[in-house]
Amino acid sequence: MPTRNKLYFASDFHLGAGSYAGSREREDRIVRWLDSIKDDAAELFLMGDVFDFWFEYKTVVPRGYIRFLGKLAELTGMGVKLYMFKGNHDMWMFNYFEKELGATIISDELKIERNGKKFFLHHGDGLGPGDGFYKVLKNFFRSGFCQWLFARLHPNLGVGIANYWSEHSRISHKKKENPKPDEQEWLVTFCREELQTNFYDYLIFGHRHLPLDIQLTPQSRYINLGEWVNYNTYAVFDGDNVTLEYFERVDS
Ligand SMILES: [Mn+2]
Repeated sequence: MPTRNKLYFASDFHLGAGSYAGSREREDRIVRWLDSIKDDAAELFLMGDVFDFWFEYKTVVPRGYIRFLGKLAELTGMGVKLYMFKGNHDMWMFNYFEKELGATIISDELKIERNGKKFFLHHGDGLGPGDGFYKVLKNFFRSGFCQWLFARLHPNLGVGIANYWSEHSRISHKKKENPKPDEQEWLVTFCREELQTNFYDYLIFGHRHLPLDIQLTPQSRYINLGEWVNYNTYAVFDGDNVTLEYFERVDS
């Protein structure tokens, strides 16, 4: 029996973005990754924007992703603890994954301590300075009223509008995000502020679509998980240290 002692973190698969074939190819790659970690993973943190769009009606869920969802069911069935964070693309996850996969849905941040190390985990949207319009929009989208309203639309219309919207996003066109100097990275600013009042060894986010590993203080690091259209990056905690890894890396 292998020991389950590792924590795995990944984000921004954006399943459903781009062409059907492209998304399927990405889904297959994620399934291979899940296969490769299933024997030593104790906990798996999928930190948002796993789906490019997700909405669950009372009786209906979006089509697709059966290999991915089946593989997650296999992992949770083997005893891997699964956390799914709401991203800005898939904030409308309710209780379907809880019920079907035994997942714990995380709405905002999750603070955990493992093996004496402290973690601050969040998708990364709506944090730090600026972005006031998005923060207002996020509150509205997350309101019961907005969700009730959207659920009244026929799925062909509602999901159709969402997919049309998503086709215009950068990630659908495989565009890579550009790094900014540290002082302009709003998540770096957020981390530095958070560290004024609380101590964390690791502050881990997605959303930025850039694999980043930034030493904030001698004890604390900001890690961004990148995305799975261009990078296939994930982080792993082996009980001692967190490293940022590339799955099936072909180029740089
Ligand atoms: Mn995001």
